[in-house]
Amino acid sequence: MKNTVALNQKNLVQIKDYIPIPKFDRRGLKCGIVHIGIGGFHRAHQAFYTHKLLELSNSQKWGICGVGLREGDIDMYKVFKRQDNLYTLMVKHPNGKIESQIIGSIIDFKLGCNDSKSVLEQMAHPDTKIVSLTITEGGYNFNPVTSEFNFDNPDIQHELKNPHEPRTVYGYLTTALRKRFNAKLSPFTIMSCDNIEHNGDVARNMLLSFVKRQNQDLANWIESEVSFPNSMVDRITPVTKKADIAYLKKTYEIIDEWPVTCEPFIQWVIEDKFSNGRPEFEKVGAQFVPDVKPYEKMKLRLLNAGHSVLGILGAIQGFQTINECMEDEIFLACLRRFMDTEATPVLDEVIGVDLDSYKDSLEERFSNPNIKDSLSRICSESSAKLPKFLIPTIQESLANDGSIEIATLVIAAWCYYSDKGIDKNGQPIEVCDALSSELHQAAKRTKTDPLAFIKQESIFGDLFKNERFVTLYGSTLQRIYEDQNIKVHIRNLLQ
Ligand code: CS2
Repeated sequence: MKNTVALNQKNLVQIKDYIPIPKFDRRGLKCGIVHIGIGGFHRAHQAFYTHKLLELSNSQKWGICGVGLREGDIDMYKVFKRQDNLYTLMVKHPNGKIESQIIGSIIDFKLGCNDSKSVLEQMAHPDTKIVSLTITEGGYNFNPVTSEFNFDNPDIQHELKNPHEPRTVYGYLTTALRKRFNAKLSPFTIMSCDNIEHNGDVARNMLLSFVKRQNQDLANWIESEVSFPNSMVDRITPVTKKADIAYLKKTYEIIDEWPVTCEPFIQWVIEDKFSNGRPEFEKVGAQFVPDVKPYEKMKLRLLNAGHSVLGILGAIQGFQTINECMEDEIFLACLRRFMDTEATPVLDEVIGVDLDSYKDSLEERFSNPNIKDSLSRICSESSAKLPKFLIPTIQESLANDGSIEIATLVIAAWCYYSDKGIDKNGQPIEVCDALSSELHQAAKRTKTDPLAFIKQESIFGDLFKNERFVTLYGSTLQRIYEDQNIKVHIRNLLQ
């Protein structure tokens, strides 16, 4: 191209000579899917599957309307408006190759915090068959220890008092379903795509708790008519960097203000229960199965927990990325030891999956040097992640007399990390967590009460009452406070 070209619908004719563009007519598409949470992951995963399906079939039913609920989504909203909801997906291969393509399955974007009415209208529209969610592990508003809905959340309180002013996903789902119920329309399916075991069941239980406080008839209708398929979703999607934007400009002279980068691997296992029809995602590689639970557990307890193990230990060691951790043979051995001796013994059998090959493939994926997945992304919101990824493994291993050494090292390291916020070389680590100040305060109290950090019951449950855990945690914590060279501690464990 002679001059740089901004990514938008009109300019696709120029762009198509350089990067593949959507092979379907976007104009005739209807919004069959409303997706809440248009972050990088959705754009690298579900929107990509949908794009492939639209290229394959002529179905006009399954365009996606993206929704952002929070003020933090405004920047993305503006970019989407400027780019006619188009973006570049950059798949980064381990050999350095980058495959780019323009994704066209998202055809609209609505912002709840500015215009909740139009979001609700879209959700209640007869064309909408599915509302899917990537609202992060922390977005489900439940106590991981008691599994109960958190009615103390001020936004939830507001919604209960003002049912026509939704703020959280629960307020939106309830108001939209109420509109459909009153209009005698079929409901939509609610499809959670977050990294939580039994994500569909959790979404269902939480929504029903919330609706029952307001309208029993509506709750009964949701209970009998709305499906909440569980699903396991997988594709490593690092945060977009300025260098990615610069790459597209330099290589193709395309200005995309917010491309998405990801690894080549992709997987989606979904339960085949939908209230109101579904896209034929199986035609583009998704697996529909009767029970997704063993797949979810395998992925969360190996991949996601493996990430957290490397992330927290690696951050203190002074590493920046997952692949940097994997280049260190002690960290690599630590990951494998954790997966083999702590996580695997508490997994269920996954029919058709060889766990050793699965773990080998995780090592390969984590080692991809082109991805540069930052430890700051991995460690962000650890207070919402670890109760789903790692702490259940410790609890189950304790119940089975299993091994817990590496997981305990991670928890002790997390306490140090939350307390000091520096790596072993004294460099600051930016802690990004909704509970960062609570974590910091609790960790700081370690000086006077060695168990203070793990006494945060909403994160750790009653782990602090388990003698075996407490003894190991106490001695590990002491060693980390004495010497922050994590490799020394790992080496001792591996002997
Ligand atoms: C990561 C996940 O957020 C995290 O800590 O483990 O985002 C992970 O990269 C994805 O779940 C991969 O599918």
